[in-house]
Amino acid sequence: MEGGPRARDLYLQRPPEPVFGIQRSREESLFSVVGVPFDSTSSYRPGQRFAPREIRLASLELESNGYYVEGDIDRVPIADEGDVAAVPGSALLTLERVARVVEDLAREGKVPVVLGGEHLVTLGVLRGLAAAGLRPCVIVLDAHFDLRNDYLGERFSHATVFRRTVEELGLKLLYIGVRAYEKSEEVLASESGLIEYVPMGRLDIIGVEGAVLAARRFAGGCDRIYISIDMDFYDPAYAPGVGNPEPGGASSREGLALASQLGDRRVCGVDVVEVSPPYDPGGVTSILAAKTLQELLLSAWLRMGRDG
Ligand SMILES: [Mn+2]
Repeated sequence: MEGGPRARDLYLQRPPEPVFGIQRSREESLFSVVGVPFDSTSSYRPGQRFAPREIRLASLELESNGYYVEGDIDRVPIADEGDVAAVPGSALLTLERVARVVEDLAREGKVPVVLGGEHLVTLGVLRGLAAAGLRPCVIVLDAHFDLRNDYLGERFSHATVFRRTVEELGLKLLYIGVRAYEKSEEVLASESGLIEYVPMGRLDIIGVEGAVLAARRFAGGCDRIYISIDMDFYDPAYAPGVGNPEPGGASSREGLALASQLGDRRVCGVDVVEVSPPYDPGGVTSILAAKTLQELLLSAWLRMGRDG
């Protein structure tokens, strides 16, 4: 990329309203928000392309204080870079654009904060980080493994995103809240040597504190941490507007409490994915996505010791 136009100047469309209403300058900012309005591989309830806009709008209505983190999001240096111009129908072109934008941001020392979009966009983000020399351990809050080799013959799908991640990048994964999968995914998760998971049934027993301990153990030897939050981690009672809802998920309080403790000074990227606004009566899923992101960013910022 040296010498040429920057990918974010080529491919980003600036939003009318920045997330949380915060727009620091590029120089001042640490967290760079990027929306990816892409849902072309969605298999059940598409509409994730509308999520960046709805999450931004929902975020404007939130108070700035953390519920579980003592602090104020207004103090966090966030710049909303806008949305990647996703290519409808082309996962490969969209992933390439996401990767190039993320690489640019990471090379400047920014922490990309990605608003999906379907979960496949995470592969583009992780490719971009890898291109910038960052190989994080990945913590995934999700009802699903997304470890299929293909979905109806398609290798690049929301249902295969972490299979490709493991194959291409060899990153370590920890899932929290997983509860719906096919046998091949469970076999891979158990045998790959790169993957740990806390199923939802286990989370019931160990609670949020136990899950936080599992995450700290997992991340113990890691230089960098990436956090991916699929909103179907939550129960559909709290987050109905997602691509593939699964009963028996986390409550909003459990999810927010968990997000508020996953922040870490080593965080090099986060995403919140799979909100599908057409299936989101009252916008509650977008509101919860925005609040989850707020707790996570606030906790990461405070643990970076850079408040002030
Ligand atoms: Mn999922």
